Amino acid sequence: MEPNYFRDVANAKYSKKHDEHIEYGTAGFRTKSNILNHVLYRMGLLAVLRSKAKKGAIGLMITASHNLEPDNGIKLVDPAGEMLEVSWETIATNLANVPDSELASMLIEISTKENIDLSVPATVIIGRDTRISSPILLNAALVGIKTLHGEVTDLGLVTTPQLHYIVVCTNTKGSYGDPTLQGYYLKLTAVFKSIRGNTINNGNYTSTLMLDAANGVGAIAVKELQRHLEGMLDIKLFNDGCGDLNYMCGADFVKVQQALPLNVPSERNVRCVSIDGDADRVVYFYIDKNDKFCLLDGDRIATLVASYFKELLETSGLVLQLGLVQTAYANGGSTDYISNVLKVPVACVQTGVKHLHKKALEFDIGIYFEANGHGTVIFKDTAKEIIKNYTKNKTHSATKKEAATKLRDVIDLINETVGDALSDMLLVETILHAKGWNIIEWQKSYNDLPNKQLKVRVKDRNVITTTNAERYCLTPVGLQNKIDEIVSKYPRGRSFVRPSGTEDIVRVYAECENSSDVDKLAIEVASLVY
Ligand code: NG1
Ligand code: ZN
Repeated sequence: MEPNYFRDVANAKYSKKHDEHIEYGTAGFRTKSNILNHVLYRMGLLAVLRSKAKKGAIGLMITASHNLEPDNGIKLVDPAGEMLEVSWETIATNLANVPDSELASMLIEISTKENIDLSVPATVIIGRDTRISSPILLNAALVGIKTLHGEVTDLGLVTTPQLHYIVVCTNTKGSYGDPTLQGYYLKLTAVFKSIRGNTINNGNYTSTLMLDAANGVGAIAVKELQRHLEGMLDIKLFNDGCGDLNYMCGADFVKVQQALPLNVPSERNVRCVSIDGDADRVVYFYIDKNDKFCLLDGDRIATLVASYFKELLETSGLVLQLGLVQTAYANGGSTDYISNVLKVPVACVQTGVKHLHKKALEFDIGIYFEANGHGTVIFKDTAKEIIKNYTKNKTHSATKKEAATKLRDVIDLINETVGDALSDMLLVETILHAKGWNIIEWQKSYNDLPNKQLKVRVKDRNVITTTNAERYCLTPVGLQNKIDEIVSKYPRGRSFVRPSGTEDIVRVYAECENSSDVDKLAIEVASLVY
């Protein structure tokens, strides 16, 4: 190792100025933006080491997703476009919290333990969301990267999925797509247009929708989509960046509050979409003829996609294993529908897309969505090859080949690296168009159980530990028995509590048969953790 390589890492401007312990959680570091400066600097340093360790470009995204404006955060993206490897999350946490005096020695220790060849060149691809604090934090990260002589590609304002896309394209030398924003838009919109052909409307499907962009970076991307899809998809944009980020709008607000976001007009039976502040989550909703708010969340999207793929597999005669992955937050109504009506295998894993992604890799075609609208579909390379060859095989009937061709084309519409609100939306639009469905028909496929999510502030959220994909509380001892007792009073009742990985709160989830009971059930369970 070059003895002087870490010589300049001490930097007074980015020294650690507080003692708050910060953790690399479900979605990287996320907290108040004013305590993140040294963390960003240090993650700049770490991204260089990670790039050398993996011998590929690393992504660094500055965002706090659906959190309000005062927060910010950072996550690192591995070369294949996935979230940072779990063992490095601990390394990141340790590096973020070490005293300044031990920073250099910890970097040396990481390099030695991970066997990093420091002479390997490093590249870090950076993106950021629209928060006021993001440019300052960007500078901190840039100084970190440059201190260790890493190369930087600064993408400026991008959505989280766009960053993932560009990282994977860069590392696969363009075979996944062109590693530019232009390449991203062209890839998604070209295939969307070709699948849709000349029929803009089909059956009860019409091409008009209203989109709430949470006043986030997604609004910039949506404007690009509007340009590329003019005449094909009529997107009416709201919360386009002029208002407060994620404030009473965006996918998280709509999902948790089950209410219309600010500024979106209450028009009956119109298909509406909400994305979150960094555009990796999407949910649909509409106001019905009785002025009732109706939500179509990640579970709905997953079931729609699963039913479409199942249909294409059956029509084509392709034999591939389709599977769906959910978390404990998935509505019981959706799980019943998937198992009993669609008859597609369904797995439940712990919260956080990295867990869903890993499980989905076990299927030829793995569909995974969190109820909050974060998810995607992934295909095994062998499955892609089988589908491609099938479309070329002259012995299959035209109908079979047509279904296989649709499957082949739809793969290009999907951002397999990570949940992508815009790619997911184009996929939903494609399926609704193919089925000739309006949003009411989509919603009729099954009934959600009434459900409620609550946030509870406690002194130390980590006293709650869970097992069995977070559906069962291990500690505090006795809590689970009390939850069971309460739940047993409610028909089709289910409830669980877990500490959030992104906010300093405990989350309570409850569902049951009667909508008049659900608030009571949630409050009763929440009162156990106060
Ligand atoms: P936490 O705060 O750990 O519940 C939330 C979401 C996750 C995931 C992460 C990352 C819920 C209940 N939880 O995690 O699904 O999206 O944020 O953004 O929606
Ligand atoms: Zn997000």
